[in-house]
Amino acid sequence: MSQKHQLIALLFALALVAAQCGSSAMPSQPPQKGITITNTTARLSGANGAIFLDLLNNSDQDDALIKAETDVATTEIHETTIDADQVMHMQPIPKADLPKGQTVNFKSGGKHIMLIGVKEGVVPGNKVKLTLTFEHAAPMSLEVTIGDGPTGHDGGEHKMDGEHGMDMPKK
Ligand SMILES: [Cu+2]
Repeated sequence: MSQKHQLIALLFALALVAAQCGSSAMPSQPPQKGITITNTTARLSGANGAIFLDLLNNSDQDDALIKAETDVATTEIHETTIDADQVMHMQPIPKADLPKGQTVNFKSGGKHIMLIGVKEGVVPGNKVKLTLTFEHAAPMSLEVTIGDGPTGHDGGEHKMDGEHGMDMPKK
């Protein structure tokens, strides 16, 4: 093969590679400005429950979640803390700070949106309409699907007494 042919072959190969890259590469999307909500889930625990989610504040200023409302229950913004005796407490907080550039996880054992007095008939699989109000950002509404499982912030699951081995009848 002549030098010229080699060059053409090389260019052709490069063009193929470039074409493949172009077709398989995802279009690059810059992170959305403002507040982004991900990983939403809700849990019921009797007449109460909790909503968990992640809030990314991709804006130019610190913000805060100041209110959360649903159509199925009264809500409060709660924070779970563990005291010196390793006892979990949860208490209402007036707002949840959302520092700029950071993701705040509302999760079991931490901050959560408490559902108080969930309407009868609401069961796992149902969708709850949630409206979040922020100090700066515009309010956001979304649907949260109620999942199975414990809320994890009510002191934990009730455990059965330790399993007793079967007593063998004595003869
Ligand atoms: Cu709570």
